[in-house]
Amino acid sequence: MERGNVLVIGNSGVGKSTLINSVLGDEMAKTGFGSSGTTEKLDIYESEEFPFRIIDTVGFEQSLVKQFKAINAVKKWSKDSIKDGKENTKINLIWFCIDGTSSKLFPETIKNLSRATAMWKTVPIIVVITKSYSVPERAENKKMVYNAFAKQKKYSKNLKHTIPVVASTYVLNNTAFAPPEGITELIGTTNELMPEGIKAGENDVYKFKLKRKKALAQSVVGFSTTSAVTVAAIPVPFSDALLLGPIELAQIKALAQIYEIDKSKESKKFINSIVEVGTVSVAAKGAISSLKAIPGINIAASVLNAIIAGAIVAAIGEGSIYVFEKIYTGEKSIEDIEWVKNVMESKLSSQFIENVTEVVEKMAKTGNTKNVGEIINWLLPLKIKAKV
Ligand SMILES: Nc1nc2c(ncn2[C@@H]2O[C@H](COP(=O)(O)OP(=O)(O)O)[C@@H](O)[C@H]2O)c(=O)[nH]1
Ligand SMILES: [Mg+2]
Repeated sequence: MERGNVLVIGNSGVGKSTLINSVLGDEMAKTGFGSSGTTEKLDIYESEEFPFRIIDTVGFEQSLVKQFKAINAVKKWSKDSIKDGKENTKINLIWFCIDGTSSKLFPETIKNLSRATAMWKTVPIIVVITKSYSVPERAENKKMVYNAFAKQKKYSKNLKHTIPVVASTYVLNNTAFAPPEGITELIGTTNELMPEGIKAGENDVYKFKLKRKKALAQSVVGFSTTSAVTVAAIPVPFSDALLLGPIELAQIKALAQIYEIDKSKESKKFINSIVEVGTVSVAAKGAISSLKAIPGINIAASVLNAIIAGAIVAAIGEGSIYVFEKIYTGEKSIEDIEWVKNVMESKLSSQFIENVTEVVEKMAKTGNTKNVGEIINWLLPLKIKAKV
């Protein structure tokens, strides 16, 4: 099947590579597709499962000369490949990347990008607002994009969507972070805007999105676990519950949002039941005392604390991914509160304590308990299976 081509354009540093990486995942590959000589200005990516080719304009900068070179590379790539009898290399869609942290520059940047892409007169455009960490600013930023485009008379009709994204988790401090957002929306919208014949099947896109959601969700769990370990390892005059609560909540909220379960009234009840089981879990508290009672264990209290905190946050994260995915795929109903409680409880039950105990014992044997990074390495492979 023919692959559609997505041209990614935007100034250096705006986040194009980060975005492409987040969309395609680890299995993406740079291809040598296209003739030599052009690829130094272009990076062309494909992935087995993603139905489109992504063309990254490397070295596109404010300078007109550099923009011209980058665009010329795209032109040459299209022409040369057609000449060589290769696959279709027509640009089907453009992602205009603009930096969400400098919205004052939107009008200027959009003017520049429109000029640079003027040769693709009727190709649809999605404006991707990258680094869109500030949620309250998103609505205003979208409006600014719309207004800036309205001034580009010839191309204003090409603007089809504006999507704010966070391509990879942005960490503000130990307890606050902006999770990935907008990535699967961008994937879905991209497919919708592809011409018939190139458009991927709904089912393929759905499967791909599901896989990406999982990967993004797991990265959120990784960050949250790291935060918990870091916070719990440092002695501070606050109780652990006070410090870990916000991390657990931020994690669940981010995961719910990735699985699009953050909108309805029913979702509130559903999410609350996860929070309740997670934070008030008697089993998790039991883990603490049982670990301290392991004979012959010689690990500093702060390290033990950090392990337990990290393990609890990781288990809540794993459990949330499991239930949110089942809701997203329609295998389970959001009204099934008993089910979600059971899953979460099983994640933090005796099996959980056994797993954590095993980690602690292994760590104690190696004496390898010096820093947060090492603790994380011990914890993250720890998958607490739900038996529901
Ligand atoms: N945390 C985070 N950093 C980002 C994001 N997007 C871009 N960056 C950072 O911004 C810098 C430039 O990004 P890059 O993708 O290389 O930009 P490019 O020059 O347009 O390809 C890098 O340090 C990235 O890590 C994002 O969504 N989250
Ligand atoms: Mg780059």
